[in-house]
Amino acid sequence: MRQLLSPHAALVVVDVQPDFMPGGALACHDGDAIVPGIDQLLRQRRFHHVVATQDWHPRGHISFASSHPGHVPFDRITLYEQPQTLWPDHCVQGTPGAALHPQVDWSALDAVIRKGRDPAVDSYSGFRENHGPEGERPSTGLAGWLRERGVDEVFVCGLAREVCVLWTAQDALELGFRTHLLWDLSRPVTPDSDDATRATLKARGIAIVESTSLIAA
Ligand code: VGL
Ligand code: ZN
Repeated sequence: MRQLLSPHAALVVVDVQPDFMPGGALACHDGDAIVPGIDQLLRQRRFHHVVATQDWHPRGHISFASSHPGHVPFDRITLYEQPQTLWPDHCVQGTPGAALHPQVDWSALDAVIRKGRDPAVDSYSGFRENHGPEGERPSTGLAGWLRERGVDEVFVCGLAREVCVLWTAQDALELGFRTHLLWDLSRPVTPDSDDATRATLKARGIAIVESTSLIAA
């Protein structure tokens, strides 16, 4: 199915950063395969509104296994009564691995949402931080920013498919946006997670689409 793009549609590019590429600190399987397609989509200026998120942690961030003596990366703990995966140190503010990927032409970007800056709270979604000590999920302001521009529909792509992309898409839907996930322009940390990701998207009503289905309005 081809998709005519509305001027009220936004592209949200999640965490396309060197640390999530093969060889990076927190590599996504085949993560570099999405870089040319995202670059092309941005150059084609198909979207009137384009936002990127950037994972941007202080040293010693609570999500790093290195901050939890006795733990190793990918251990799961309970934090603020929620499951928390402990990650390798990644996307440390100002390091090359935390940059927006140098092989994407970002000139079409309207805004960058940096997330994960609170040393004590992780942040997967571009819309809201993960649960904090009081159980709250503080807003990043992205939903309001999109609404003020008249956006009612979002297309989400980037890394990692089953983590920040999925959380961003779920929040987009919950916050009232018609939501699509650009499957071929995302990659997971763990390919085994794909079936569960598809099932979750289907159950929620988030459309799984291919970038080839997008045509210029
Ligand atoms: C991500 C784990 C930790 C992501 C970020 O971008 O999906 N995953 N931080
Ligand atoms: Zn992170």
